[in-house]
Amino acid sequence: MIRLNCGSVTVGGVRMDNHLILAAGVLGTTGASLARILSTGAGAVVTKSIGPFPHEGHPGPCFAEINGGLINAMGLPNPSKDFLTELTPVSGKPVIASVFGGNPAEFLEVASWFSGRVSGIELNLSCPHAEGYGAAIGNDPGMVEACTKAVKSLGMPVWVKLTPNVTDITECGVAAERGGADGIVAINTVKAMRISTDLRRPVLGNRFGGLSGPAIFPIAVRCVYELYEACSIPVIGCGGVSSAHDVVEMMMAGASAVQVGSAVIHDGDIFGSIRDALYSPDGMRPEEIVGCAHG
Ligand code: RRO
Repeated sequence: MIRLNCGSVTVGGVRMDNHLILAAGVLGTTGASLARILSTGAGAVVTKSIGPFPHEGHPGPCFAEINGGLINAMGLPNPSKDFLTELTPVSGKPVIASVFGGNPAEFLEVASWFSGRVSGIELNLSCPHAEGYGAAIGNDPGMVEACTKAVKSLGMPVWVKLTPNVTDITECGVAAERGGADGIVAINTVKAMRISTDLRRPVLGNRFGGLSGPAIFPIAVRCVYELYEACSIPVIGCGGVSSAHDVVEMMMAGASAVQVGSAVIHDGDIFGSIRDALYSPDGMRPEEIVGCAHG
């Protein structure tokens, strides 16, 4: 397998210890868990998405393990501004705050709480099951551009996490770039559903949820590939990554860095395992493989 030369890297304005990033929503709710993931080998971490008001989330069940992945409808649970105290244990570390709002003004307000306290902001314009938030507004390129522009006014690196639940993801990628984004994260979960045949009811309390895990890896690779061709800013790959091989494939599609989410649930040391398999002092320069699958 291809191995890469290790070293710190700057992607989309964010300096990281390596190319491997904890994805939003997984173990990103406390400072202690963010610090633990950094200590196991992640180059950077993204927090759970924080919004303008405290929110308990959707009624349970919120989460189910299925063939090939996980399906969740957590429902954007978050303590809002009170989350800031969680940043103390990871002060000065490569932490990206995931934020959401229902319009540009809300995005700006929430992002401003993090100004000067994190390395960058990731805009959640892609949660597939949130009325008035996430993909409900992030499927509109005009809204993607306006929210990005609002947060970019703070002068921090801004990444925009996109939904795959659209006909053409590049329209939203190009809109984020027009709004001044420093990077695009692709993808959030894929809108999905399971039904309990015993109960004759949907498995999730919210009925619909987001599919993550290995089942969505090929969708994520396709989205990264399309965005790499359509946009000039770096693409950060996300979706079903669980091995060093997946990281290399994502990079060949065009990812400058790669997020890992669901795989952490089964293996708390996944970042260390991927890092050890991926990097070698005599490995290739990462720039040699990023986007190399394009003709
Ligand atoms: O909290 C959630 O239910 C959630 C979010 Br914010 C998201 O961005 N993606 C997802 O699958 N779930």
